[in-house]
Amino acid sequence: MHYFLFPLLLLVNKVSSGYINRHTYNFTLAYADNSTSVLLVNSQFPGPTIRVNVNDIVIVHIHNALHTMEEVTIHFHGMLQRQTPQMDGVGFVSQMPIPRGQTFTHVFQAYPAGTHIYHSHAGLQAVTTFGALIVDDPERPWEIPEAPSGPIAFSDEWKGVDRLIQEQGLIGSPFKWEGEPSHLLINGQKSFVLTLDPGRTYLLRLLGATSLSTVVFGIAQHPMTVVEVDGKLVVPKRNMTSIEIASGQRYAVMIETKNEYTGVYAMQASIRWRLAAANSSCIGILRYGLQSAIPANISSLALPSLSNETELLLFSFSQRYQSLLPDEKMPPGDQGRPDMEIILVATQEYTADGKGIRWLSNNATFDMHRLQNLSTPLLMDLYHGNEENLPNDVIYTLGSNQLVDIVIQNTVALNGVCESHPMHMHGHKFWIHSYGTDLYDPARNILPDRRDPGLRDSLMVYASSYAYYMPNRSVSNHGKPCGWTKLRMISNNPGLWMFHCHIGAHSFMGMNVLLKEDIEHLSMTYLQQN
Ligand SMILES: [Cu+2]
Repeated sequence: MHYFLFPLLLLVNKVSSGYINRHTYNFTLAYADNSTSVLLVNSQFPGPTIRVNVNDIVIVHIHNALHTMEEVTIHFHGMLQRQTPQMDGVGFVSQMPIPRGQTFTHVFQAYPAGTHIYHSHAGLQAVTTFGALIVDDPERPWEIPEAPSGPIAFSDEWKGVDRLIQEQGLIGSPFKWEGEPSHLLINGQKSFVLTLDPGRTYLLRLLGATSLSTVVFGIAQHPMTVVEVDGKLVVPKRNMTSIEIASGQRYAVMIETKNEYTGVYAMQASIRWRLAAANSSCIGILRYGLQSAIPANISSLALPSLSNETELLLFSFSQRYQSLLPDEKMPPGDQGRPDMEIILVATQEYTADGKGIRWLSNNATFDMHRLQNLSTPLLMDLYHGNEENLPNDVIYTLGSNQLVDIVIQNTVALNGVCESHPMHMHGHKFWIHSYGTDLYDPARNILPDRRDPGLRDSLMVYASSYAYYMPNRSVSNHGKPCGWTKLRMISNNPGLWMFHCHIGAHSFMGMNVLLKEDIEHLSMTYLQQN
């Protein structure tokens, strides 16, 4: 196959829309003092925050300082990487994984604005290897102060569990589950304290940095107004007593503090869509100023009212976030139809020996070990017109500027449970076109649920039946359809993009596909570092 190949070029940045700043970050990835299971950026947890203006050039030197053979990459979750798909941070796909002692330098344009995350994209490292990536838009500044804590990240902790043994178990024969997290953390802490002044309105940025858990979060007596979802502005959603934050999702919310000199309130993050386990909540504190004393017995505080699974499903099906900006509305298609529809049936099956377990998309599983013998990343192969190493059973080819619908069909896993899957797409924002229970029907499920859904990059494929917490679970239901989600996107970003479940374990067990998009127009720009 022949492609017209654009030359590799050194682009001199245009400064037509204002001055473009450059920001350089040095990230050293090393283990925490006491554990090779805990991999940190610059010994910080969460990692240092990257904060830049939209369209700025971000330069991040990633140095692998691990004293083992573990390799690393960092993905900038939410960045579109337009014309820089080689900076997407996926090992063997966009770059070779970074070996011990080596440094890889990411150079990319910060786009779009909003609340984002960076995290490791290798193994289960992202349990602890993550941080906030905030992109400000000087033309649309927030007129209220941000919480002085900075972005608030939710994450899982497996205390005293060997991460490499977890990884081996997930793809081993016999399969061994990684286990439920021992704790949920708010900003890396079991008892996070947020100190705000009374009588003001604040912006809080909330990051879904969990590896497994979907959380609901709320602050007692402080309803939230959601203003930004996955970095995109939405029609403000007022009076939310709690919001769902799945792995990979981000929200910016406004809260008003009361006109009282002292105040102490509980905040709570709680796990949803998995069977309730001990320690499945994390309780933090909002206090008004340092003058407000935190009681010795925190359990005396009233907890916020958090939505249960049924309420979360109903909200997503019928009330979800709407696009605010007119140029971000979902195209209606031709009588509702896109140019192309892809249906991905997600199933869980035993490996050939009957002991291992994998996640599959349309009967193909894609764990990164399939690529471990490559010597050049697949994207570089594609750029040079070489397709012989492509894992074709997990690749979906998109044309140029097509309206593409992707349906993810959920099914019951081997243990009789239907799980919810937070799916994340690299290189794109998309609209959630529609949700449904049970089985998707291409002839009937044509119209969108609502006219102007918001753009996002991480969505939930819900378990509409046989869910983890439901009593009708039975292994005899294995493979039955149990809910679907349809997204709509425009294929306007040439590259080779991962679309995958953001649950670390599911991705590790193969719940990934690749979008080979508009390769005729593939260009890999190497932006100047100075
Ligand atoms: Cu999943």
